[in-house]
Amino acid sequence: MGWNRKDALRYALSRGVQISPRAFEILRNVPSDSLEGVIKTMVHAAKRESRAQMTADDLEEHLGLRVDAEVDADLRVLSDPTGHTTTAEGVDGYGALFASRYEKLRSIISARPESKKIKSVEAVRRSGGVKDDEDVCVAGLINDRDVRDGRAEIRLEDPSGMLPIPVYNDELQKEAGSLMRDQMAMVRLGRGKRGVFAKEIILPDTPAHVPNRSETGAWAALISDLHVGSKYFMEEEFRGFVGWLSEADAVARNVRFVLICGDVVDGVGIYKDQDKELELDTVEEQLGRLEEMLAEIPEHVKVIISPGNHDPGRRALPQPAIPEKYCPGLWRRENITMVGNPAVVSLNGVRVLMFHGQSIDDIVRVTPGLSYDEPIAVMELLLRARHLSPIYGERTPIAPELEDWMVIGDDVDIFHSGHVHRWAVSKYRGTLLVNSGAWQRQTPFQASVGIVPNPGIAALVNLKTYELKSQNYNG
Ligand code: D5M
Ligand code: FE
Ligand code: ZN
Repeated sequence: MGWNRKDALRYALSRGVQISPRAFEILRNVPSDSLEGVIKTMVHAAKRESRAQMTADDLEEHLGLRVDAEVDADLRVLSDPTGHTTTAEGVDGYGALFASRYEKLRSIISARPESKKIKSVEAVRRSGGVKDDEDVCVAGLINDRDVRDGRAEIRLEDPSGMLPIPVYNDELQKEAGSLMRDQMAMVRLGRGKRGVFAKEIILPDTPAHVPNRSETGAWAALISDLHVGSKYFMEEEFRGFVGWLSEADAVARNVRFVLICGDVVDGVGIYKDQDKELELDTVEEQLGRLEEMLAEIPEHVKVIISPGNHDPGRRALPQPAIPEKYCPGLWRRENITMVGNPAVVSLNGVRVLMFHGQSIDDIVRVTPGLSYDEPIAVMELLLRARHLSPIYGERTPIAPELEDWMVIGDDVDIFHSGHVHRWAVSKYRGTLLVNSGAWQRQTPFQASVGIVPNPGIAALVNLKTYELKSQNYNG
């Protein structure tokens, strides 16, 4: 049998050393089988240094619990649709959205040298195509692409009109196949027997860049898809992770940010017969449970919460933050910041794009060669398209905003998504890609459609060195 706190107090007092109330609190977290050793060492040190009290500071130092005040926790929200959405109505609304998309992406693509060659679709039409020695590009949104039986065609639309462009080259046909409807592309045109054809497909893409770094060695923990309230939510494992943040672990001591990228709760009425799979029946209860668990995160750790398709609030993208009326407690907490989806935050200068990942579903379904098991490949496509949800009119609801919030405007250092419940990390042109998996076991629905999650893993990124680690609670 180990010691309890009373034994510790009795021993210390018998040697003339008092234990301060805060230190006494900390002793709660010391396992009973090591309590005796800890107290004897501490009392011995106090006697040697002629101190009559054991303080919380002494104890934290000894237990390796001291939080290094030199390690920054500078959080800035750089982009957040919350409170800034202006939704237009109906057809006009979508006209405005697509005009904004075109303008933003046209301006991004104008950084490419080839953009000097851009002519409007109408100008190409008027001059009857291109001349032999002419180097011409058109730039616009992909109206559609059709690749089958060795024939391929891209239909490209700019504000002046639409141009069908045949693709003959094998490699290029493959590229055309992975184009997503409504994404921006620039096509270099050649002169064929029957008009123009595609010589090259150029995407806005993310330029190779050197990522920003934190000056101090702070760590960020990236997680998503908790699904609190679901019978399949891995509460014990999640509490294990939260508890780890307070442990005497060199990485845990330096975690300054926890990013939660959507589907924080399971929600209510999200899918058919969901009530049978809920442990908590209202979103308020679900968010209340989340709040209670997050309250165990030390106060010096900043928590950023963005919504997903299971969370209450607007379903269409861009989503504002989970409204305060459902979770006033979360909004009130000093160390919690509620943002929308997508959002860009700066962590000690490192720019993180948070996007739950709803569009991954559509992209996997319409693009040959992609699967749910490889969300990273989809995230790369999004970075190349510089757009988080290009395909309009499939399952991902998109609001007719006057401004297209889903364009990836600036270089990002970390691209954080979730949604597919598969943990995966990779790098693309200087951007770290993280799909942070889930904290929900496989649901019967997921089993029925063959989705195999790998839940219970938190990704940890050192913001100074980009060293990657993970805390795995998946058995
Ligand atoms: O999504 C969890 C996973 O389940 C993600 O990979 C999408 C997939 N999913 C969700 N709904 C459907 C439907 N209706 N068909 C096919 N696949 C689906 P989550 O957002 O956590 O429910
Ligand atoms: Fe989810
Ligand atoms: Zn989701």
